[in-house]
Amino acid sequence: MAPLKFSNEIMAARAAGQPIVALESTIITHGMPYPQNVETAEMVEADIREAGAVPATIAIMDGQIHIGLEPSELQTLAQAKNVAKLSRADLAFALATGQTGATTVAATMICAHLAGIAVFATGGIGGVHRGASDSFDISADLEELAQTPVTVVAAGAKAILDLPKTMEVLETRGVPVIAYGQDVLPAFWSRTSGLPAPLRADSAAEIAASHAMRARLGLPGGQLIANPIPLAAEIPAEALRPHIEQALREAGEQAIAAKAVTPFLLQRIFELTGGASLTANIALVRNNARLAAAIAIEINAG
Ligand code: PSU
Ligand code: MN
Repeated sequence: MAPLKFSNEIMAARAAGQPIVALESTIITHGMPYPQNVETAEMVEADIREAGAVPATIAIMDGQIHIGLEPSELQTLAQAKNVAKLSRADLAFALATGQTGATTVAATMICAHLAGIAVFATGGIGGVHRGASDSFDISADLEELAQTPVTVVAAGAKAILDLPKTMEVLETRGVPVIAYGQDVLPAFWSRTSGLPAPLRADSAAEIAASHAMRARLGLPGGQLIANPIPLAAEIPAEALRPHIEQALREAGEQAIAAKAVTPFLLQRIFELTGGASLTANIALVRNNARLAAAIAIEINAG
């Protein structure tokens, strides 16, 4: 049996058969600075409750998979220094050795599935990094989408990545990428990447039906729902390009590698945009949470 520990709210939600939306914790510990990280986490949880579902923020604490964090646990995690960033490769070791750590998209998918949660909202998934032909840096998030049956709502893959290569890997691994309400793929802080979306859905019901059909077909793996950032909050891709390029250049000069790459780039782009990237990131996560709640309600009803 997996060492799952349900929060009081999630215990009650499970008993009542309510729809639940999983949330990750690496975005809190490695994706946003304090105190905006904890403020965002609380707002996102409130957005999901307001939409009629129950939020389950997932993290590893004291050797247990926490499904739902008590408010004090969320505060502790958000302020802790040097929290481990746990992906699929790290999860069992961290649990076995009694560690505390934040779960990435990949690890959160594994934990959500163990807890019977079908839908998960985040900001942007990891993917193929630029220069991957030399570095081999491809996020474990892609492999997880190929094997764990959770529907992940994100604003696309983060624009710091090589988006065409990310799409190629997802296609090869059989992951449906469904843009919500538009024909083009969003690019995290921007509504469009210029790349056509492989699939398009215009309602939560369609996404829920597709999730259920994959199960009926016995297909492993999840779905990636690419939900564009709200128009009022977007930063056009041209405005971001120089900042992304500078952050990538600095990462190369400073030999930033492995797990540190994505947090470094997000932090530098936050600084270079004078905080604007964080404002956009918060808006898109909240938007994803609302859509994820609607999908979870449809799956629960189905
Ligand atoms: N979405 C955000 N900010 C983040 C992340 C997602 O808006 O920081 C995190 C997720 O945990 C994702 C990770 O799994 O970034 C990707 O890390 P990597 O590129 O090292 O796989
Ligand atoms: Mn990586």
